[in-house]
Amino acid sequence: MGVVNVTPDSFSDGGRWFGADAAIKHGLDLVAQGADLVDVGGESTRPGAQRVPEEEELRRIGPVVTELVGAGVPVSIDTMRAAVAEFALDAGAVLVNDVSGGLADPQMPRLVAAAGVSYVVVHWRGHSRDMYSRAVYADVVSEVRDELTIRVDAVVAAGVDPGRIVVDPGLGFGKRPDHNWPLLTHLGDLGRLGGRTFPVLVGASRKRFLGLLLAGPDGTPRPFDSSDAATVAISALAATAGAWCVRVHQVPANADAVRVAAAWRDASTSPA
Ligand code: PMM
Repeated sequence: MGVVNVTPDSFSDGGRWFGADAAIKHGLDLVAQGADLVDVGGESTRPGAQRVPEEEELRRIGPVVTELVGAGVPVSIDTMRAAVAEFALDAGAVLVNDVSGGLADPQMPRLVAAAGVSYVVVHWRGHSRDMYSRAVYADVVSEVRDELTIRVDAVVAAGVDPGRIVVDPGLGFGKRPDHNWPLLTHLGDLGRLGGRTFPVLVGASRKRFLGLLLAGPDGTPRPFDSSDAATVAISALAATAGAWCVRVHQVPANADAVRVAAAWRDASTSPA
């Protein structure tokens, strides 16, 4: 999944694809580079971000979703708002990526259920403006798992087909850097919820915990766009561990990593 953030302020690529024309071209480039899905978002969720009004989110994503769908691109809409998801689904988007897991807008699960599309349910504890205040865990893996189970049950109760649900640990969302590593090393457990197994999506690309891991000798974190090689390493490891999808800003090397992981998994399950 390649990312197109039509925002002026995303931490990872803010402003680069803010104009509709640049965003559309970028989405087409991501597909040409090997992305199977293009995730279009119009609201930054970086720590501390304030919400943008719904009309502004619609204004940002509208032409980008419409043009990419028109060009045959499988589009995922990254939004917490049912009205924005509805616009994108009417335009032909195939997946709703809701970083709030249906918590921010109670209309969202019903909309997804009625549309019959895939739904990424992300672990989330509240909006970005103060998300670190909720980043308190005794056992991050079991708490994220329990809270994801509650969300999955809730969206299924609202009519979403369990066969259309993808779960996501929500790296960085209400998590401090050290919380992300145990989640990454327990992806299999995170996909097994309440006796069912769900595909898992991983969104580690360019996140701050990678910049901190790669900090220089003076402790200065790596800038976001200099952690792409670390993102590729996560993609290879996550895909080898069975992740269904990795959400990334730079597609080519990550697409290669996913193909290496697929060959690795195949070889490990076939007789020598
Ligand atoms: N992270 C961001 C945005 N959308 N969606 C999913 N499913 N998982 C994520 O981890 C995720 C997401 C924030 O990153 P960005 O601002 O670079 O897009």
